[in-house]
Amino acid sequence: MSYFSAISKIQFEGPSSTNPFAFKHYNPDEKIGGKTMEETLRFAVAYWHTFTFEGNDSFGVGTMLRPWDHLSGMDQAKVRVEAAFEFFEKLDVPYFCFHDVDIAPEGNTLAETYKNLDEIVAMLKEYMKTSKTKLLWNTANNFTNPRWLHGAATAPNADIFAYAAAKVKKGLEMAKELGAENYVFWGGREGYETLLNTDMKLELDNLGRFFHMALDYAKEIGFTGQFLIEPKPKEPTKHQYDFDVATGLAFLQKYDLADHFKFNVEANHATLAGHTFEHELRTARINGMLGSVDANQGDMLLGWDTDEFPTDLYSTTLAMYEILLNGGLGSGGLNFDAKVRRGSFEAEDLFHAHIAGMDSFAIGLKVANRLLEDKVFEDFIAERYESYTKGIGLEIVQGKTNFHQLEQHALSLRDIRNTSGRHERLRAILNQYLLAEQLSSVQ
Ligand code: XUL
Ligand code: CO
Repeated sequence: MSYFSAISKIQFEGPSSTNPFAFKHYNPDEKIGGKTMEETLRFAVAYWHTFTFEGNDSFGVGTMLRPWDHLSGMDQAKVRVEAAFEFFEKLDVPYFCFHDVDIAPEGNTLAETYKNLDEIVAMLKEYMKTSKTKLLWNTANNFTNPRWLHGAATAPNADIFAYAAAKVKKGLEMAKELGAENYVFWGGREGYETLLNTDMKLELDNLGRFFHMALDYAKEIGFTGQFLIEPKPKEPTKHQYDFDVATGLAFLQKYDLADHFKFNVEANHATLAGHTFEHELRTARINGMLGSVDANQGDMLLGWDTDEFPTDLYSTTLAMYEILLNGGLGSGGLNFDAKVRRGSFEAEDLFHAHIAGMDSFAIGLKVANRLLEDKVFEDFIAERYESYTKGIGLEIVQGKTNFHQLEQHALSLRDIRNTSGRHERLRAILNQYLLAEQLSSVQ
């Protein structure tokens, strides 16, 4: 049974190809900086956007035409698994990601939900035996069902806290069963709507306790995947506790969790927090906390999470620059937490969207690799901070001076010379590298 029979396996055909169902830049076996593109980019398909999103928004119902539309419940869930593996194979992606509710419908009771999950997990496991596509991460959806209206691990009601724990416990068991390389926590409802009804300290302490219990359980069952926190400042909640990487890091450090977690950085969440994507990646990287990436892009004219497929080459280049400086993503990957627009309702749009995203990150990888090989920014930065490599600067970084000596130094100064930051020149160089990549690929 084929669900995408009109489309054959997507091949790399090079930049001059006019075939819409071909990669123009993503060539999985091509080596860039000593590793194949497939090894560095570690692409993943997000189950929720690609197989369960129906195209509804707050003003309208679903628009998507999908081969499983005529089905419901477990029958639909099973067909989605079959279609998903056909999609993974045609796109040749190494990974996928899911929330519990994406793969199987919730039952009337928690026990029924578990039963549904067990059946689909067994099916996924069977398909994974013959597929190259592995599980990058799974997570618990503790935000959609009305029970989470006041939060999950930060809910004011201890029964809800327990229910959230049960779902994460099950999630860790599924992660272990399917060999997930990571486990993600995104706290969509872990925050508040108003401080007037909120015990913020208790909620944060409870969140810390929740994560410790999750770590204990992972250890107990021998799940060794990386734990990841995915920061987002708001939406659906007005204020979310994992606001951005810096806030998340302070939380992890305070609750003695920093050695056991890393961050899953999402582009659109970064911009919602008032940061660039590369700012969040760098904050995670310089703290040794860059674990994985949700690859998408927002719309700067809109103040909400639009989860568009990434096509902005500046953004993919600067993201890959951070990822290469990080020495890669380790057990993480680039997960397309991205959805086709409501107007792109045909099944073939799912292919166009992923091809566009994969090609955009492939270009980003090539350009970032050249920038690093030529040490374009590194040499400039080294020169800019040169004063810290000798004299008083060296003493500062070696911790060998104090305010008395620094005052003496300052009093002795006659001529302080600042140098230009060359902001515009550097941006022009970035353009040159991007254009050179484009020109060399069309030739
Ligand atoms: C929501 C979001 C989630 C997480 C997983 O904005 O990004 O899909 O990636 O729960
Ligand atoms: Co995400």
